[in-house]
Amino acid sequence: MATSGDLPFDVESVRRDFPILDQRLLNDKPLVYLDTAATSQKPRIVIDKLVECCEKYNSNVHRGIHQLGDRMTTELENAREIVQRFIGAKDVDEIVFTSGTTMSLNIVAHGWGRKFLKPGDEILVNPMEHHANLVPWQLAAKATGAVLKYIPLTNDGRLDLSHLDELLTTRTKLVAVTAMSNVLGTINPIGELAQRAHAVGALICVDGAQSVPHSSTNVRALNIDFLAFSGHKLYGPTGIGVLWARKELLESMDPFLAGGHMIREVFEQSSTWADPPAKFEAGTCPFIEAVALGAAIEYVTKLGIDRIAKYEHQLSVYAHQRLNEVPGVRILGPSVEHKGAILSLVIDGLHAHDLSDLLDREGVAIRAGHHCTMPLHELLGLTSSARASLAFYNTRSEIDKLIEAIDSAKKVFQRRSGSRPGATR
Ligand code: 7TS
Repeated sequence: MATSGDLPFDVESVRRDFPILDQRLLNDKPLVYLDTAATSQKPRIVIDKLVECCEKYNSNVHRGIHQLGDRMTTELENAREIVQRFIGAKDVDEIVFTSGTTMSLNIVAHGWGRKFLKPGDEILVNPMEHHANLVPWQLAAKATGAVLKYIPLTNDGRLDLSHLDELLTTRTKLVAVTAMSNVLGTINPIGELAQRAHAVGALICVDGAQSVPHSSTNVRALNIDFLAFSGHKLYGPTGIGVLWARKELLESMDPFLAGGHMIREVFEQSSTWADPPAKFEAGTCPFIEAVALGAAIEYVTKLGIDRIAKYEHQLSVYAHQRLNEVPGVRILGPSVEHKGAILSLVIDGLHAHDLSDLLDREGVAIRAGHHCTMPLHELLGLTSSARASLAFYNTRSEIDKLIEAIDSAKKVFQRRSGSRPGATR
């Protein structure tokens, strides 16, 4: 086990930045939060920023009529610049604030997909996508006559690129792909896929919901076309997310939501659109949340996203080692070097929901279910899995508690079910 000297930063001091982590749950069990892939916890600096906005300068943005409005607008536009720097975007106007990854992907599927896809065009997806990067494309395909094609997965849960030449043709107009699977943890080769997509004239839309909070992302170095991610998984608040797209794409797309702020001129029968990003930010945008997301990104940047990635990888290696020692546990997805710090488990004879219930009694919070990836679970022959997902505020001793809790859950369940192997509910 590494000493604190081997670790890229002082985890205990980082933990003190997250007020929620220091608490005891039922039966005085300390909280072990292993559900960051669903939503991350928020550092004090983010909570303080939300309060500061509400207490000091809350006022609607882009109205330019009084001092509070000016301050809030400055804060919002500053947050946009923070996002721009964080993902290496060329232009601040390429940063669209949305309500989250789901909204961002819907904006692309509607605004670009429904406008540009034609009957017979192909959208290349794969079975590990979250429903948010699948269902909007199903709807766009239905509306336009385009078809969805699937890149198969290897047995260990990676994209099988051996058939890519047959799948990726001049009929392909878009590759929709996650940079990191929320179930398998698989990290996909986005740069290579972007290059292959562009070689046949297709665009690439990247779901960064899981990758952006845990590793550095540079949209220009990756040479991608669209990127979507959520604030609440990036240590920021709920209700805020980002769509990044190259400026010329944002200019050519149709707006998705219509109303105030996104227009240039409105006539009785028609309207013209504001320039991006306003064109995609109809109505009052979640400006307080956007400003707090800026604070979250500054926090992450100060810690260092590469140090975060390194620490999380070390922790993930340790968690894989420990879990692989537990009899009857199968970890889904590829080996640890090909994945982020997500461990989805199947345990012989123990249903994922029962496992998460029993772990919860020990204060260990994990998630059970299909995690919005029904096609993936179908492919794996499962209806659900149990998922522990890690962040830089987790520790090795929390992994040890997870293992202890799994051991005792297995015992409880064996007693209850009379040790019937394979017994599921
Ligand atoms: N894409 C991926 C890869 C995700 O993991 C999620 C959320 C989304 C898109 C949607 O993000 P939202 O913020 O718009 O909801 N994933 C999960 C999860 O794995 N457990 O809860 C939410």
